[in-house]
Amino acid sequence: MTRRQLLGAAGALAASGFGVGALAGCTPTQATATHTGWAPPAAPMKFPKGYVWGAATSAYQIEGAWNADGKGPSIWDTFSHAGEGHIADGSTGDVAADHYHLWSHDLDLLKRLGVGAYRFSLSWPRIQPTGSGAVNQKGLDFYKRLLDGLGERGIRPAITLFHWDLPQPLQDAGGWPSRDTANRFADYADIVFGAFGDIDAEWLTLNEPKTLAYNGYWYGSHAPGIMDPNAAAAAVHHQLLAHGLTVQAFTAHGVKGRIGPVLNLTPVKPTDAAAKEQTKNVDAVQNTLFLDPVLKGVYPTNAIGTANGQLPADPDRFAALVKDGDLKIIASPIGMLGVNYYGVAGVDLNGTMVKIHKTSTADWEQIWAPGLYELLMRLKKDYKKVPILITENGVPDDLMQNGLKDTARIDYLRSHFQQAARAIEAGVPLQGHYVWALIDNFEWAEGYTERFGLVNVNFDTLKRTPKKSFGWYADVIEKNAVAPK
Ligand code: IFM
Repeated sequence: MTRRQLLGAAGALAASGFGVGALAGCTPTQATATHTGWAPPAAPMKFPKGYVWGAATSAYQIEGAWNADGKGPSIWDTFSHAGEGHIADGSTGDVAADHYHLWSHDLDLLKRLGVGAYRFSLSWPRIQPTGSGAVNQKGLDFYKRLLDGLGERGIRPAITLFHWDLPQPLQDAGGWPSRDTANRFADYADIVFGAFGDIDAEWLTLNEPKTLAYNGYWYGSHAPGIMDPNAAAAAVHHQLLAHGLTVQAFTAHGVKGRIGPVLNLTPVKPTDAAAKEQTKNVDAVQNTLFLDPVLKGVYPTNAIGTANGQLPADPDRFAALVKDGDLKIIASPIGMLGVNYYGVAGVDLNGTMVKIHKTSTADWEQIWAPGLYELLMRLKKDYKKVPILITENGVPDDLMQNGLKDTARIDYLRSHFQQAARAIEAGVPLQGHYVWALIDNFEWAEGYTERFGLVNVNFDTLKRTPKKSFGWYADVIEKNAVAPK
């Protein structure tokens, strides 16, 4: 039996850090799936002047050129090449959308779309092939071309320093469960800031530390494929430490722009009146384990342990990892918070995440646009005021639709933009919204079977064809407003 078969449904939860069992129960709970007491107004909802509309991608998912021009191997190269059923369609990111060679076409697409900003990630092993020591100038040159190309087109970069493609030699030395990886990351960030720190950009430190820690080190459905809750807990702390050290390096370098993390957050609701404690635990595992240290300088006390809904690692071992001063570093002041929003989940008496809403083709993604409003309002209520960017929000093609006539994606985006506008009206400091994704790409353990792009990519010919949602989104951007259906 392959690891993928063993993981079963959990493998499909790969993208959002949902736990094994998140699909338990297949009928949406009626009580939670209906009314919210709010309906979008009949007139188009306008966004504030200067609201940033964007589209997002990540290096491993689109670049290809996995071993070109001195790039070193990442854990995703190793994981996808290993076979063993890691990837649904047996594919790899070796070529992906070949953005490494077709980048200028993709920037032209962005220009046509009319976005103000483009979020992409730098491949650490392209810039520093072994994750420490020597820099690969050709890697830096590629990103210089990309940044210049964005500048020429008047598009502001939103640069993610790390989107899961850890250099393999660092994994061989222990990976994120090892504290040294955080220091290596800060060195890598130094290199990047030295090279590109004079460019006015949004800087994002690490993308979804939750997904990498849980899917990569707890469930084993993502690279590096480890199944050890203690390793996952350590990967959480060391990624957050890497984030904090990078924010400090950013300030020390006097880098232009502003910096923050990208956290994928998931509102959770009890499916049973008696599941309150379980829901609080799941909320800690999914949300506050990341929000609290970054924004308050503390870890929640109920995230780790053996109670239902907790991350089943040893709390004492976790506490021993947190050295004096770590939380102060992690809570270094940020300029903005990146939030990836894909949906919500219910929690049952076992502390298992269960289905309470209809999912997209990605069965971890329970579509519930009002959850975005709830999440943003909660951030406003529970945390200090910090500008917020929705750094990812999107949906894969509905398999019942022709991929190019993606009206389901339009419905999804419309409803989420409306909830974003509603939150802004309610005083949330939301400043931008990036659609995931600009183009179809390698969807991690799902390979090319899930297509999140506004632009279709034919992975045989690499031809790009905008979907219907591309034109719809261009119109929203032009009007800076979202019209009712
Ligand atoms: O494709 C991923 C992305 O890399 C991280 N956030 C979720 C997306 C959809 O699964």
